[in-house]
Amino acid sequence: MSLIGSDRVRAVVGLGATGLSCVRFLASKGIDFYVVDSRENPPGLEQAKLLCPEDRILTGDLAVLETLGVTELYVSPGIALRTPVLSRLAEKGVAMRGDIDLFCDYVDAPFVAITGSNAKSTVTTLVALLLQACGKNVKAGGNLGLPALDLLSSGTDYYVLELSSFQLETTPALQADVACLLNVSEDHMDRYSDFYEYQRVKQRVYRGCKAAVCNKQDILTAPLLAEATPVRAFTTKSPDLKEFGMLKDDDGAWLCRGVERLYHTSQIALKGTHNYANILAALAMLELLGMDVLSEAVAKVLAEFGGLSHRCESVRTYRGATFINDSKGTNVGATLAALQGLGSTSHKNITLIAGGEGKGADFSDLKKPVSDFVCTVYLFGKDADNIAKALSLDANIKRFETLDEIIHDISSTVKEDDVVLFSPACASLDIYKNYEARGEHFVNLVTAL
Ligand code: UMA
Ligand code: ADP
Repeated sequence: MSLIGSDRVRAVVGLGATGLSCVRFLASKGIDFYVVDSRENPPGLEQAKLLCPEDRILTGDLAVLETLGVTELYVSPGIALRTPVLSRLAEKGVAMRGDIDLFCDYVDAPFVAITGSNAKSTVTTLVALLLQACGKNVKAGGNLGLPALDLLSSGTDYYVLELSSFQLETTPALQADVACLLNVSEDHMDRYSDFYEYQRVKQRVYRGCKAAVCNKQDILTAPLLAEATPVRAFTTKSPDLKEFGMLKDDDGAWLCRGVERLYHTSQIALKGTHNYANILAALAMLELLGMDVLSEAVAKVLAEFGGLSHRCESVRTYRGATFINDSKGTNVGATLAALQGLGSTSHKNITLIAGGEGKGADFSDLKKPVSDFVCTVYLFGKDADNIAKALSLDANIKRFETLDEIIHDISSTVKEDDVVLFSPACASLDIYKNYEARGEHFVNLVTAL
């Protein structure tokens, strides 16, 4: 390794996907660094050993950072900045950076940054598909899966990044070409001191942006920017001029730009009002990137993109009831959107399955939609009792230890036209490796009925 930047002593903190991408990137630039992880045997250890001298990889305890004379850390998103050793180092002036901050130093093509409590992955994927359909060479990643630094490559026209609040914490100056905050509702309350702190972190997506997209129906997404910065708002109601919104007529609804009708909902594969909001956000970003939002190429994407797995995905019908996998409903806001999207006050035909690791959330917002749309609530997992406490006493609640027992019980009680919605409003980590494993478990149980 060379001594470039030898006045700066860098350490990559964490050896998961992000840490490893930082290791790969810094090594490729000939920059010296340490690697530290609190775990004895972190996931990226063997690969890191191929890229960096073994005596520079220190695992088992983050406290070792205080002995290295570090000036700059690349902190992985899974590690809270308020971890005591990191707080002490920050107080001494050590820079707390992240992979996205490093990405911003090196990116040489326009990039879109998308955050929000929900819909990030759906909208990021959609924006990437739309740009590709417009003939652009696009790389999409970030919280979506592929770490941002692994995306950097020559010949790319646009990068589309999904950013979590954790990634924004370590990114002081994002300067995206288009920044979008889709919505803000409680999430990760175990990581933040209060909702206000979480919301402030989400707003960092707008820092130094050249253009912005916000949600007119969610005041917390409103950006504070210089007047000259172009801003487009989206709404599922009638739009004002230059806004993206919806207009209803006798035979359904249209996605519109101002009064201009763009796409009829019957031409669109994604379903549910929340998904129309997602498409409108994506179209607003497309416009700010200078693309034509009304074209055959865009229409084709909208007609074909039916959504990502584990997001309000229909699994099958059984005894006339529809089973829906929304395992990615990992917070209250997502489950609210699913209930509102699928619910019907006249039927009250939803059976909701929820529960898991609640991340410190307040579940009381579920009370009204549960009382409006849900006939039975099945609860399991770590925060089942907390959810039960937050719901109305009138709610018909059944409590089980496992999803297997729940599906077994439901299989003998469902009836024609019921909707069985698996939208946990919680993270999966109390029982499963991740939300995908949880969703697959649900799908397997339902398929086996
Ligand atoms: N960890 C330790 N000690 C360490 C370092 C990490 O115990 O020294 C633990 C963390 O507490 C965490 C786990 O290791 O439980 C993973 O943390 P990480 O920072 O190494 O995670 P990565 O593998 O780098 O994955 C991260 C994102 N994960 C998190 O933010 C927790 C991935 O998003 C993202 O796809 C990836 O970077 C690439 O950008 C996942 C996620 O769950 C999907 N994100 C959260 C969400 O969407 O709600 C924010
Ligand atoms: P994220 O990457 O932010 O977690 P996803 O696209 O993976 O977002 O969707 C996560 C959850 O949010 C899913 O349960 C999905 O059904 C729900 N969802 C999708 N769009 C919206 C929206 N506009 N508002 C609220 N929830 C939404």
